[in-house]
Amino acid sequence: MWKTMSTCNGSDVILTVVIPTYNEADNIGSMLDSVRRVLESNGIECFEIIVVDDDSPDGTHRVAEEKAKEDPRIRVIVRRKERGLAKAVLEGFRNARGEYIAVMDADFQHPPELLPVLLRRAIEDRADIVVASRYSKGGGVEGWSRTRLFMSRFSSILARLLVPRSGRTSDPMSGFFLVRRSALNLDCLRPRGYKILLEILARSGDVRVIDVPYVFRRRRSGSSKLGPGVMLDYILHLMNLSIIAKFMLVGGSGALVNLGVMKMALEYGVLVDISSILGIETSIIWNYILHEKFTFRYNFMGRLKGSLYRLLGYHYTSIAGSVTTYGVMRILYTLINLNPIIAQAIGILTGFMVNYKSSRRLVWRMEVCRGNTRD
Ligand SMILES: Nc1nc2c(ncn2[C@@H]2O[C@H](COP(=O)(O)OP(=O)(O)OP(=O)(O)O)[C@@H](O)[C@H]2O)c(=O)[nH]1
Ligand SMILES: [Mg+2]
Repeated sequence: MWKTMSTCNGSDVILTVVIPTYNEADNIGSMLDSVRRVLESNGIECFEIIVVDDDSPDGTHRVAEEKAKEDPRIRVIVRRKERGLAKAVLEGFRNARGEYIAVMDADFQHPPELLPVLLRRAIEDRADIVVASRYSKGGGVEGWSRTRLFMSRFSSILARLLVPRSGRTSDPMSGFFLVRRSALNLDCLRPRGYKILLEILARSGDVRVIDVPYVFRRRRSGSSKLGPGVMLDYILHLMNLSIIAKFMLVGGSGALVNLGVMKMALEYGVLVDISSILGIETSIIWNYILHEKFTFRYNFMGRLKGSLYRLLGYHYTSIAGSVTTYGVMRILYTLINLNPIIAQAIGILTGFMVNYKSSRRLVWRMEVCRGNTRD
């Protein structure tokens, strides 16, 4: 089934294994040996291993470079200017030649024996992404504290809520996975922090994802790089990927603009109805600008060509929400004589959901990034 090393050239490489490292000098040598042994004993000879090291002070790359002298299938990339796990993996992707690319840690928490299984499943099930999952049946974690278990679970739930596409696997935070190279569009990936798989899942369209269970072992040697900053990075990454969260942020700011303009108009003695409509119109323009520049900046293309058309389209899709806002305000103001600003605020809340559904569907099309996103 697999090609042997003697018949293997660049275009025949079936698998690239990307191993990001930072201070893993005690692990990387035996890790490289294990990966080679496991792949070869499964008849996979035509592979490459790319170690991406961020110039670790403990000399990890020198250990890896020694191994690379023994085996031309091993390559070492040293990044001297930047640090960061996800970006290191992306650098590995850029240099990979394999038909499939696997990503795994250097510290033996990801069992190398699973690599052939991931590859076989990808081929047999025609999957674009195979995730080694701690959370599918048969998977698990070894020796985690309650806090770490909780944090991991909590992070997955948050991902599922904010980035629904992450729900295509039971373990979107996994650092151990395999992806078909042609399913990746590297120009579309803008990872930050730790979670490269989440980034791939969020920015790819119709990809076939399957899970293979595994047990996340204890780190063999060296120390963890997980720090408090990782969680903050994660939340910021999620916010950046989450259309829902961005929509709520823009909607929230638009609501404040709406109420602010209405209040000002009322203070200038403008009639309640006109003030309400002025508030609504200003917030439509405000929201439109923010959605263009922020919410739908990446991955999304204008369904309507040209920003003027999208502005008109956005007005069109805002009709139901605006009528709801104005109607609710009018009823509350007339019937129970509620303060018009409070009445308008309740109207905005009611109108929000209507707007979310329609403008997403009609004005901005959720489109798979094709590498032509605006930066
Ligand atoms: N190139 C690069 N690799 C990194 C960086 N941070 C972590 N890594 C590597 O990424 C892998 C995962 O990092 P770990 O610190 O083991 O994270 P973890 O497995 O979630 O945490 P532990 O269970 O504590 O080990 C390891 O191979 C690290 O050496 C980084 O900034 N740059
Ligand atoms: Mg680790």
